[in-house]
Amino acid sequence: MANHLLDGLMANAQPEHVFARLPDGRTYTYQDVVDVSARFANRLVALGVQPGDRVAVQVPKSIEAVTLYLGTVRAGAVFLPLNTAYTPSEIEYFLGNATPSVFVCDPKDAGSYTDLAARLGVHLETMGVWKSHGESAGTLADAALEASAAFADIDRGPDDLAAILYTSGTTGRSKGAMLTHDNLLSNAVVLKDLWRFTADDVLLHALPVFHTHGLFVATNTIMRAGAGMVFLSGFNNDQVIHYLPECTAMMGVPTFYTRLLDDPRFTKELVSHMRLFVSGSAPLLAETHVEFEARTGHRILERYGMTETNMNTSNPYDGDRRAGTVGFPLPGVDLRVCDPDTGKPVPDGEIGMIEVRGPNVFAGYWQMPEKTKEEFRDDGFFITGDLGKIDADGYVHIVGRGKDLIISGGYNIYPKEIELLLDEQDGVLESAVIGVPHPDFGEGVVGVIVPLKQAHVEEASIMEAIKDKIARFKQPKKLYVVDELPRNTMGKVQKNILRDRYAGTFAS
Ligand code: MLC
Ligand code: AMP
Repeated sequence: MANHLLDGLMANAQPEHVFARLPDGRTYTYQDVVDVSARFANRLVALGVQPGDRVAVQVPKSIEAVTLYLGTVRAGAVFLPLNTAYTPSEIEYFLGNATPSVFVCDPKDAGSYTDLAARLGVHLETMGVWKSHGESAGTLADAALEASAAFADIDRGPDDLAAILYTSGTTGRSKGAMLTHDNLLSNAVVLKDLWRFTADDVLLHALPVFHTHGLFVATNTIMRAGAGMVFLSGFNNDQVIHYLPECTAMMGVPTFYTRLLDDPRFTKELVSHMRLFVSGSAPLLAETHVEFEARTGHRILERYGMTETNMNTSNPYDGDRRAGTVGFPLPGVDLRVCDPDTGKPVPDGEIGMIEVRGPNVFAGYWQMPEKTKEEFRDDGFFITGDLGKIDADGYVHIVGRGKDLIISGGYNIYPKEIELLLDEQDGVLESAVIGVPHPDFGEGVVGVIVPLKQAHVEEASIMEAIKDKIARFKQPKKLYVVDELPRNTMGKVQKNILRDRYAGTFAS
């Protein structure tokens, strides 16, 4: 029996080695990983999950959420993690679109999902955070504890699906990126070597585990190395500063690093034994890179990736880690910069659309063959939507986005989705949603609303009306009501003018 992803991830794991240490004192060895993921796999199969079925999961961060991912893969099924901030109306779309056979939610949300699951014919299970003292952590957790720790992995090859991760789109509709066993494994293999992870490493893990960064870049790479993690439920300065001295490496979004730099306890001594700090998911300001080095002596290693492609580029481990760049294409990844209209490569140094090809690049959007076709060139390159250039030394720079996208604290927010919702509200004629500089999140969401003639629209009532419709992190942090939106001669809203006008909204 061979399960491409599982076998590859566990190739260097020693059963007694600690995979994760939790703040509640529990430790989780690689043997525990094998046992608990087998219990989950057995339980999923008992629930009728067949190879290729989707298992959708919206649960609080826990190490068991990671072993559920592995158990799903061992059962030959497809793991579909969902942001814990998504509201039931957002979840309804994902379940309807992905048609999973099982949906696992937080026990506290079960009431909100019972009817929906019944209507869609999805089996509902629950899982919260497991406690050390035998308290129930939900139906799936309880049943898994009763299940056997022996499981014969379902055969899966490199091109079989391992996961679907939804990413929003410029049309406002989310698309499920289909990731194969080899998309995930090939990236973990490369990153482990490039970033020199060994069994001696301990990664400080404070990212969510429903996105590429926390689930695949962090966890898969650690597993591939047979290394360990201090596994925190989320990012907060107190815990991170407490645990950093026990770790050798950390991965984070830029907000993690700016928050640490704002804390006087974050000193050179605190991180003197650290080997590596990695940043990604959003642009790291060159000034943060410089300030970090001045404070700690460490140069943050910035890399660039996407849900659809896993990681594409990285600054070098040994060579010069250049602020404001995302480094070189990873081994095995082809990257080029092209004219967005003609698709022809532009000369080095010129700005164009970044396109990538390689074993890391996804298999297409779930049940959207047309959309998939639009985003690939005939020779297999994926059009990322990021604008960039390659400098004379081969470093890739991201200089902007060809897609209307806001990245806030490492989360992607597509303005179109918010605009469609604002436009539906009473008294609203139209709206525009933009990202402007935010001292904590990098970019903060601002909504600009034009009311219908004679209508009176207030920020508070609009915010109240949308509060249960979309995840909190997507909601505008400030709304402006204006008479009209600036438009060009073609009638297109000039968002650059709005971005300039409201640039100081979150100035600290
Ligand atoms: C939380 N809030 C946010 C937010 N996170 N608002 C905008 N953007 C965000 N990212 C809101 C909450 O709704 C709440 O609103 C308030 O801010 C405080 O919430 P919190 O829960 O206390 O925030 P905190 O826990 O401090 O979270 C901030 C954060 C978190 C930066 C730690 O957002 C985070 O972990 N981000 C990482 C995202 C990530 O993993 N991205 C990788 C994607 S993969 P209110 O108003 O109710 O108070 C990818 C590919 C790649 O991009 O290349 O890696
Ligand atoms: P996601 O769809 O959540 O996977 O987000 C992917 C997007 O995040 C990319 O298309 C980029 O726009 C952005 N991104 C990821 N890493 C970086 C980085 N290091 N610098 C700038 N943008 C980044």
